[in-house]
Amino acid sequence: MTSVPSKIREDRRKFLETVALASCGLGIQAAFSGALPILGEEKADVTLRISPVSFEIAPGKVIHTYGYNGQVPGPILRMKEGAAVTVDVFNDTGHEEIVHWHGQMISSEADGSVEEGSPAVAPHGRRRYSLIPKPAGSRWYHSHAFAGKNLHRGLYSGQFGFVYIEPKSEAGRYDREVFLAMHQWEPYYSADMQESDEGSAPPPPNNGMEVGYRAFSFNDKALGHGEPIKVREGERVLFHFLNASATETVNVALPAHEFEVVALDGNAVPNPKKVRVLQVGAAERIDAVVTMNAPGVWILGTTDDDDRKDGFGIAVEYAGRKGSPQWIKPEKTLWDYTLFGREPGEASPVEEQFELVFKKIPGGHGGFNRWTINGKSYPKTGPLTVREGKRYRFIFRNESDDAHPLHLHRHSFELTKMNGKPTSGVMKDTVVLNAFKTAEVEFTADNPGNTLFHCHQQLHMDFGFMAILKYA
Ligand SMILES: [Cu+2]
Repeated sequence: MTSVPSKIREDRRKFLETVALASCGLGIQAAFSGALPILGEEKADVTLRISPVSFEIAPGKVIHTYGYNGQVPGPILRMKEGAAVTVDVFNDTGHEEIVHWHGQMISSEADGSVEEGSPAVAPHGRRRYSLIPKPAGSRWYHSHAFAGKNLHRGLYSGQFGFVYIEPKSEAGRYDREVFLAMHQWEPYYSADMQESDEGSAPPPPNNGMEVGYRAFSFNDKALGHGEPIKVREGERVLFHFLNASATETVNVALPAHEFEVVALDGNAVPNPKKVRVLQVGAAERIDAVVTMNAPGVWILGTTDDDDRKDGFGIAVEYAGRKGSPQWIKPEKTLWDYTLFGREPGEASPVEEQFELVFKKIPGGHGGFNRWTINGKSYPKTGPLTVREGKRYRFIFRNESDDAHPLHLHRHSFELTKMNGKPTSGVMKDTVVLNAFKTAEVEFTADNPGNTLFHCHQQLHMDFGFMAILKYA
């Protein structure tokens, strides 16, 4: 089941014959080159070319995957809030692809979800999309292709990158900005749930297959390889973290430093707070400012010892300091979104509340678990119907032993209750609901068009954990 399909092998061979190792730096320039113009048509503002990519995360350790514009992560795309952008997507692979613009309030057609009706890009085809980027903040783009049992597709691949939407006026005080996308590589099927997954209980004996990984990187390099993040004492560094994992939550620490969380999923939080450890669920973004006040060479990385030793981190090096990067185990803390929220006011009335119960149907030894929303798996779930301009509440009940990063396309929602604790003002598009927990969120139906709701765990969404929201 994990063997490489012959088409991919062929693509890989051809690619290796014709191209030297891809240049893997983050940069916008690649977004504007590399595509052939189409006769009689203006060049798109952004070009993304999906193709096989090979890159070295550590000496001799080469990752073979698919990526955008020959690099992993894809180029950082800077867009201006409200300024229309055309995007050409070229698909140099032998399978259908689709690019999802995660966290943007755009049309269903451009959003990049075939379930909503966005058109996919045919194998060896090309398609143009138009979008009006919004809202401002840290967004991202990634493959929204169905992977199913194929660990080379969708978010198991290198098809992800940042979109930074510049606000009309930039707030915040910082001296330097660093974009870090976290990803695991070389996925394989295993009987075990990740021990590191804080939100998970031990798997039942009849549990189906889970996914493990053999290699890890922050951007395109494993810890100890590539350039460290170079800082000076007293500097304020704004980190943009993106968890581009197909399946896993990552907890991140930088010993001797604190993260001042200023935005979650790109949206400014009402109550910025300092914490020692960040929990970043799959698809979540955290913007955090770190004041560099502890000179040394440190590991910025996962708190999971095994994964960090396998490269899941990056070095932070103060000017004039040398040596191997140091790690200090942080105290165990529980992530609490409500820390960054406001005291809740009067509950606002909602048009309707949707109670959604999530359950697992264990797949048994060697099989695949299925996931249900109110007893049904996609495409039999829903649809949930909303009316434009009205406000709605989701009540999420996780009756399973796994954590779920719950994502609503094309809208943001406000956290109103996390595990029984009321809060307000934290706006997100993805929220991690731990095993056997509950949460409530509210949103305004302000972007007509089909809207996908799903768990961002690739192995969950592809096995039933999705529903469509329709406008009446
Ligand atoms: Cu899930």
